[in-house]
Amino acid sequence: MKLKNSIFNYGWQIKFIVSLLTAFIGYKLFNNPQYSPKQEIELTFLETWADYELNAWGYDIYSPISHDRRNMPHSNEPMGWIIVDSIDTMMIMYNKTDNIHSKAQFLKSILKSQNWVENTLNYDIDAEINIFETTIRMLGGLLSAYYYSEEFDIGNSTVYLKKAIDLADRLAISFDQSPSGIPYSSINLHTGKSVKNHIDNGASSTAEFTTLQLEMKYLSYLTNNSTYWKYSEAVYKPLYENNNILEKYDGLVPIYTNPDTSLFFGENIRLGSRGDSFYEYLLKQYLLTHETLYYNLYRTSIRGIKKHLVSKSSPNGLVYIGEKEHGIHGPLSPKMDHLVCFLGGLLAMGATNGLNINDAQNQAWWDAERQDDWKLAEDLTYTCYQMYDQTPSGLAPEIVVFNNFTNLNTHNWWKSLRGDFYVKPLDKHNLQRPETVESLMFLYHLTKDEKYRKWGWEIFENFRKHTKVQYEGSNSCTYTSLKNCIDLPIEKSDNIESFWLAETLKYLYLLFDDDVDLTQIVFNTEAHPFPVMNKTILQKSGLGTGISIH
Ligand code: DMJ
Repeated sequence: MKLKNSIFNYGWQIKFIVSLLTAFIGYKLFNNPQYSPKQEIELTFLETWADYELNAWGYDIYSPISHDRRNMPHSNEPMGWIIVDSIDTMMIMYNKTDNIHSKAQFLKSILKSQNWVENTLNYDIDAEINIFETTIRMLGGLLSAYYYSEEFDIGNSTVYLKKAIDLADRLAISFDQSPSGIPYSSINLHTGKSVKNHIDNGASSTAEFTTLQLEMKYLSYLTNNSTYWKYSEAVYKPLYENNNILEKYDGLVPIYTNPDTSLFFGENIRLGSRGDSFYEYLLKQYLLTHETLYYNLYRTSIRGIKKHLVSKSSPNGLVYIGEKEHGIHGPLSPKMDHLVCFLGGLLAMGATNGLNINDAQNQAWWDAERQDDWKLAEDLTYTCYQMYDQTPSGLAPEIVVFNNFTNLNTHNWWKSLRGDFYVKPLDKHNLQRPETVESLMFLYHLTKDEKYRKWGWEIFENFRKHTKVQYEGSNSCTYTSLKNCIDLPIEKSDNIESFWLAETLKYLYLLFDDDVDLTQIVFNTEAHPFPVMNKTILQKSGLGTGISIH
């Protein structure tokens, strides 16, 4: 009582000291007394968006230096590539900002986008489009715009849901057009005819047809129509059983699959392009839908990754995930795509189920394996930060080859500042990819360790410094990809990727937001959040696992 009284008496002094300290730490950390990190990130989003609105509104592809703009190859009609991918980021920023000017700007842009989706966007497009990219970006974007529109009461949510159903109906018929139920890689949205990949013997990328399930299942949940759910889950049975993934591959998968036979095509195993989100969607299906089958499949895969793919660099012992180009019994290549950097965040979520690490470690289900996953999550996220910190620009290249002290022929390769990795001449570009800041966002909220914010802020500042396009004689500017982030002066390329707005800036923003509950939402692979499904509703709608895997 006495103590309480004395604290009460000195309340305002304590508050004053705490706010001084907070301000000082904030200043030291981010060295910018004027705006908070969140406000800076909002501003960067709004700069990019204003430039797009002015110079390329409605187009799918925008080159900000030449101001060239066009739609997807083979199509004259827009898919909403940039607009639809960005709406939920604007809704999140609109909801969380404390700057009234930004708030008004976000609302205006959201409503303009909604109007465009309702009145201009028409998915009856007579062109072949990639099923995976369209699902994760467009269907995912529409579904999470629907979710936030309802949640935050912004605009008319039915616009997004209607469009999502129309698009999903056009995409879902692809599951019916191959003997195995594994879709070909593309489909014509007007004729409904699906088309095989024009290269790689017509094989589908393994990560592509195993990264449709969150979107399809969430749509089934919203519409009470189980078709999307059933179609999308059906790919797993032939894939797992006909290839004997659990025993022969220890849960790992080669990056190509023949969609007619469901058999793997080639032996190349990697966690980078064409392999990555196969693993991601196993865990995320469990987190979104509570289906334990997928947690078990995820577990097997993580064991396989640890057994076959994990290694350490010289001289600093950075933990990395290598590649097995010739199957799991072949040699481990020390090459790692930046894309692999999503894995730190995924492992952290898989270990904790989205709880703070201290709480997770006190749960009955915590065990040595989860502890080990957690350690790998931390180590790998540090490695990914090093991929930025060990370059002259402070930005990571697309692909690195870790220094593993073997006889690598490195004669024209660039060696990183502290010697842990090399970069080949053709891999020096940077597309403003999200994976590292994505993992930093997860690790921060699961630990509250400020180092993750510090690393994220450095990366953000380097993006702003090196990817900024400042138009002469005008105040406006935007941000673009880089041809080369290794050799100074940094060379820009004339291309903006929609995931800069959909993912990179969203994850950076959420890294600095204090109110993120990772037990309640699941991000699709394009950073579009869906709410965790309610078990009672699932039961009532009869939605659940309809397959078994042996
Ligand atoms: C995005 O389209 C998605 O994150 C996908 O899973 C991988 N590639 C890009 C971002 O790098």
